[in-house]
Amino acid sequence: MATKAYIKSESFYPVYERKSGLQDVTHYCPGCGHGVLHKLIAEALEDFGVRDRTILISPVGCSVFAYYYFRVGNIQSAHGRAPAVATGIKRVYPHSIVLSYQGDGDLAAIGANNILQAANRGENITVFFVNNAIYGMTGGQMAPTTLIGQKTTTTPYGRKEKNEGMPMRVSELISVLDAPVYVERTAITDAQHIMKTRAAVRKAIRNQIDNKGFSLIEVLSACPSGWKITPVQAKHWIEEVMYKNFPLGVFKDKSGELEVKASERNVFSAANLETALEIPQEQLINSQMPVVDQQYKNPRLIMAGFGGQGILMLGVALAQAGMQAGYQVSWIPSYGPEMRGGTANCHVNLSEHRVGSPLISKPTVLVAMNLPSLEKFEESVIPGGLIIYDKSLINESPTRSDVTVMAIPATEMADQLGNTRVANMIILGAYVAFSGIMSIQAVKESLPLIIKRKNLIPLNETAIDKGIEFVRQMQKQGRSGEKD
Ligand SMILES: Cc1ncc(C[n+]2csc(CCOP(=O)(O)OP(=O)(O)O)c2C)c(N)n1
Ligand code: SF4
Repeated sequence: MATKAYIKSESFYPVYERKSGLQDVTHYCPGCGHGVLHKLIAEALEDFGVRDRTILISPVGCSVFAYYYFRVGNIQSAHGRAPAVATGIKRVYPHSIVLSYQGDGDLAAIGANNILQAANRGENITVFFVNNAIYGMTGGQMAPTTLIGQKTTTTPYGRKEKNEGMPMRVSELISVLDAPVYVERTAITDAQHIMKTRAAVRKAIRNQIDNKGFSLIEVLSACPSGWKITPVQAKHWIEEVMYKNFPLGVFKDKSGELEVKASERNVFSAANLETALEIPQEQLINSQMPVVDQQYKNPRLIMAGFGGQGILMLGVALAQAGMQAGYQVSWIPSYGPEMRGGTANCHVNLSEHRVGSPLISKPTVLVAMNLPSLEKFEESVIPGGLIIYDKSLINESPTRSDVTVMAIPATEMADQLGNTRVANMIILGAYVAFSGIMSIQAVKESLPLIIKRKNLIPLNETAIDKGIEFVRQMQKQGRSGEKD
């Protein structure tokens, strides 16, 4: 007897390692439509065997973190600009499958001209337009698709035609252009509608594989958080109110009339990319690099604390000094809606080779300057890694026994220097001295490049020296800061 197995699509990561916590669930709210649409897209990519050549573009909106989930090429674009980015990618890599995934705030407000122009040019891309009639990510402001009478934080008495105009019907608008091939509006309120959306998603992707041209699927999707109602009420509201204003159906479909065409060759291949983009051959800028213990080579650091501790600056200082010392470096601050009430953190790579991704999910070094940061990132550190934490502010020791732990009373030491804010520089000095990753000279030489108020440079240098001194004392006494 045939059996059916319902398993997660291979087009999703099995575990969402790019997410900083709760790595087996998405960040979407209960009842949100994004997850359902994600599943339908992932399933189609797998069934069509195009996962390896798919590039998903997620601009700003709740789905900005689509790259946490989709195991495809991912690009994040500026707000509303996904169709322009998609155009560029598709033209350079015609063989790729380019998906633009946009919310109504993104596509119909700030990006309205972008989508109209891409549709009018008939770019061979697939656009998924999630219409939840509100700005979800920013807490529920009015979108162009907000309905008359609908209350949002920016229309607290309900949208009025006289004041804010009528809701924009995107599918109708796009379908009157000559170039688009396929435009359909669907919903995902129940099994029947999900199956219809599934078919539409597949057709829109298939059109691109067959090189037929521009397809857009508008999906009416619930945002219980933005609408401030329960998921069940949200489902009813879509059925009772949204359907009337946004009728479901196919608005345009020329795909049956068009021939299936083979893809053109990609303009760039991975092999000629470096030459084409004139990227110089990989080489170390400085041949006088210090010899670093294998354990501390090519570090991937997560530095975390609360706002005001100079965490981001600590990362910048290290990256700048690393660059000065001849490393390939990256620095990226990390903040977003799922970080609310949590930590300010940044990711820093110092590498002898080109840095593939600035994002770090498995750090070799964690610098934690408050307890939530230690709790949040401790588990992600690789076995054999290093955890440095500010003992003045964190009373609990890390629980890991397979990493090296260095506890520094950095805030106390900074207070003794007369300025709490240089605790970050004490940590910087300690880390550089402990790992031997670069010369102290490189660190100090980079300070004028990042500190605008020159009179503060001597204090920062002193703090770096204090961090070094702390490590030297610790090493002399053959102890770690932890056992202090
Ligand atoms: C240039 C710019 N302007 C404004 C914002 C603020 N912003 C973030 S998300 C968003 C709207 C998101 O709404 P939508 O596209 O409908 O996506 P949803 O969150 O509902 O899925 C706005 C206006 C921004 N991040 N960048
Ligand atoms: S705010 Fe709305 S769109 Fe964003 S995740 Fe929550 S339910 Fe979904």
